[in-house]
Amino acid sequence: MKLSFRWYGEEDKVTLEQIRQIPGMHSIVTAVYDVPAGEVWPEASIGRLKRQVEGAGMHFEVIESIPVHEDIKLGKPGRERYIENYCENIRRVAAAGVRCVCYNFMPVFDWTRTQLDHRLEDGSTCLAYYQRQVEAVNPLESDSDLTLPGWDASYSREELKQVVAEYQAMTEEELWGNLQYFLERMIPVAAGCGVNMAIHEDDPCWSIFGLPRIITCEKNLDRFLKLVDDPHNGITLCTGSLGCSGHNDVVHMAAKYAAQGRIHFVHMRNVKVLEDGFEERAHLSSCGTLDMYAIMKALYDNGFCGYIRPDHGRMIWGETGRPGYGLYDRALGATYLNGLWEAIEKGIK
Ligand code: DNO
Repeated sequence: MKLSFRWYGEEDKVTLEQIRQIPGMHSIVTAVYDVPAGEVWPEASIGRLKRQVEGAGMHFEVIESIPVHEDIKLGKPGRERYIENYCENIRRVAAAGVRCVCYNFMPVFDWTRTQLDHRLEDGSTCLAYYQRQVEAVNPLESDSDLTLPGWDASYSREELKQVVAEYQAMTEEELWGNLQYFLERMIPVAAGCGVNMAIHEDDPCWSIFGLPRIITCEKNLDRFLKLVDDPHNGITLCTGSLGCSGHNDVVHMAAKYAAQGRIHFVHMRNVKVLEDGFEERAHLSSCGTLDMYAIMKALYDNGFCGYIRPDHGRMIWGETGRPGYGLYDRALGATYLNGLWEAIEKGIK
């Protein structure tokens, strides 16, 4: 495995120098953040990121994410231009040495939580999702008192209304069709540049606000991988996104897709599954529902050699900052992943 860490660029409170001091750190996971979804990333911005990351002593090989424009997901005529731009971005990051690109195909809303600072027993805070709170929100009502994190703030209320209505009129099958159309054009370009594409599962892995969501479970991942049956068409195994549903056997999925050589990136995160949703917990298995050891073992045993990063952390030790993306708890997570991997490796030899 190649240990990596997400960094939000110069605006990030967490610095590259701090990340560099986490033992075993190999790569930085980042993106060009100041270009709207669908547009081409300037080579100068990509070059600057590369220099910063390599200057700090780490590798610049993973992008998370190149966002997919809604016109592609909606199958609108404008998609041709956006697909071409997408492919151009793949060529540009590949030329800078990038080997893996994470992206998602979630309509409008990326990851969704209802609370960003849920207090746990030990005084730390975490992200949480309570279904009843989601059901109380209508994203189309202006007086809705809750805006959920992960929402694209660039939409005006009216634009949001329109795009949500378009998806509500769309079936899952149509979304599958649009994904296939995109992959058939984009994967050959990625393959030609030696870039592994790693789709991120929908988070949480079920439909919200009546919008279709399809990258949610084993059956659908099987279908996804067959849409374009090429090793460059792979996944980001996000343990928290899949594991927040009791229906997904994450250990089994880790083993199966690693054996197929289709896991290019792993997001390791533990969640506590509750009757009415889930809470994000510390990485340690006993803190949540997932067996983190068994997942790492399944990856190891099936030859996983891609990138892995600790995913969301809690806020601990008084740290403030971007919810889920502070330094301390993610660094603890990274160290835990190192420990699991070393023990698995040495236990086998
Ligand atoms: C949340 C992240 C996601 C992820 C995208 C990938 O913390 O895991 O926002 O980056 O879904 O495109």
